[in-house]
Amino acid sequence: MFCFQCQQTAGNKCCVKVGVCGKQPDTANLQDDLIYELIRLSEVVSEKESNTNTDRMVIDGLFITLTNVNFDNSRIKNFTEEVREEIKQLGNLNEIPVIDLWKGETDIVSLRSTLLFGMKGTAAYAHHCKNLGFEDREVTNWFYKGLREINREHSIEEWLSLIMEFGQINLKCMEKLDEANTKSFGTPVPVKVNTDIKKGPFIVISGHDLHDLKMLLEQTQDKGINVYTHGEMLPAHGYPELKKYSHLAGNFGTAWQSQQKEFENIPAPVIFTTNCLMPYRDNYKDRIYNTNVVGYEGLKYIEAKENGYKDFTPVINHALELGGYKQDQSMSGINGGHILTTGFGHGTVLANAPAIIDAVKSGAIKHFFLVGGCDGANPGRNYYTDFVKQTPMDTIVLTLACGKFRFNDLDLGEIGGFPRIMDMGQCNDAYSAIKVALALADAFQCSVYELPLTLVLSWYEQKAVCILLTLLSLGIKRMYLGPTLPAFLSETVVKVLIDTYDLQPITSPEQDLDAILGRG
Ligand code: SF4
Ligand code: SF3
Repeated sequence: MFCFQCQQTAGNKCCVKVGVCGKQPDTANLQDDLIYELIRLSEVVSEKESNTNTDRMVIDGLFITLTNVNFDNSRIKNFTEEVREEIKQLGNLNEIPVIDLWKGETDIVSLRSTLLFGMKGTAAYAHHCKNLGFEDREVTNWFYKGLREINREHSIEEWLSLIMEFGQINLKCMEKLDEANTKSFGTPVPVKVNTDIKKGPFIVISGHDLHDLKMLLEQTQDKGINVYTHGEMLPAHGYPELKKYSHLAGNFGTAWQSQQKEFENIPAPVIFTTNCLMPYRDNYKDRIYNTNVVGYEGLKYIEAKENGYKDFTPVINHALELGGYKQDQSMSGINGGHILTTGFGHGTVLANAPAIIDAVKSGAIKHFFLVGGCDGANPGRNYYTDFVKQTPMDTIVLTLACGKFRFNDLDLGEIGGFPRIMDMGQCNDAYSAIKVALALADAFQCSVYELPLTLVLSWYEQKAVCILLTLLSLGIKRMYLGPTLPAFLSETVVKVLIDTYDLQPITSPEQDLDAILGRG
């Protein structure tokens, strides 16, 4: 196996014996086989010939290989077989040569990998759009194009320009997902979310798929079952069409890397709609259900019908059987038992733009930080907690994605009625942050990087990669990135990012804050 696509890769170089994520060598090789077949498929599919089935294959196929999504060899094999059949159907049975992804000149492997990994992240967002019946055709077509380009020789300059073009495609995809989510569930509003568990049966739902949550809420209504979000599902509470269900009772637990501990003793089933799934522990194995492209041999799976409908009856019956807690349960051992807030998407923030602009002009708000991205097990990630704790009282912290669980229970107070920490949503809601930044730049008649705004990013998997590429393609400079730089970026590529975009690897919160705020 050869895998270096995520932040926890072995020795910050590459997983070769077994994945730090638990991915076994045979699974890694099957995932590579799938990518090779998707490249072949893209070679035989001209834009005219693509159809809903091939679209599903490139989008879901890429998503299957994203970190912490699918460990199930037989499902990956079956999916690959379907792709092979489709290639045959399209009439081209000749062997289509495919490049060896991981071999070649270091900088070229690095750039090729950067594009491929970014595309995996975008595929996840396109998948959610599709589940809600939305699509941006330009984005879908680009998956074929990107996979074909991965199979070609390019100079460093050509790769960089392809990667920047892709960054704009991912922006379009996040924009479409924002449209899909808000048209389906309304514009998010700020909400307070309970983190204690009420007595009685309950279900925990994790991952990013709001459509799954909606179906679950409908099917659990009036059944005496409460539903709790987990991880990246927390921002669902802000959407009017989801929060209207009174049995959407709160949020359970923290970010993904704590699941093996947090799921151990809960008397309830858990549904994974997307990453990040970890190899299970036996003490909760029978309580985990997967759906969409998520898979793990031995775990239960909820299939979608032709029309996308899912029947969650097995999970519902399981919740009723387990019965939940006998008494209301304080979860203070897990997440401090705090009230969390979310729902500060671009709709809410921009509705308050005049007040925010005045606060900046009067000096009440001196700086904005966007501290966002993935969480993970790396001890260096304490940086983000310490950074947020040390931000001065006259600054605002915007956040998104699962990295926020490191600090979203902190009470940092308010400035002029605005909480100092505002959760903009899931990782794909980076689109909201971009929209707000562009609007502020417009109001102050400057470019985004001249704003009193600094992006402090944490990355783990490939969705963070596509978002980073979008931010770079927008010309956003001087972003801070950690906890480590991606192992797949070669020295030359890192140098380009530092020279062209002034990208800053994180150091210590004190040192970085001094540099950002011009102190010391
Ligand atoms: Fe290693 Fe990450 Fe690949 Fe898992 S996904 S095998 S941890 S690089
Ligand atoms: Fe988290 Fe896995 Fe990246 Fe959508 S759930 S952000 S790590």
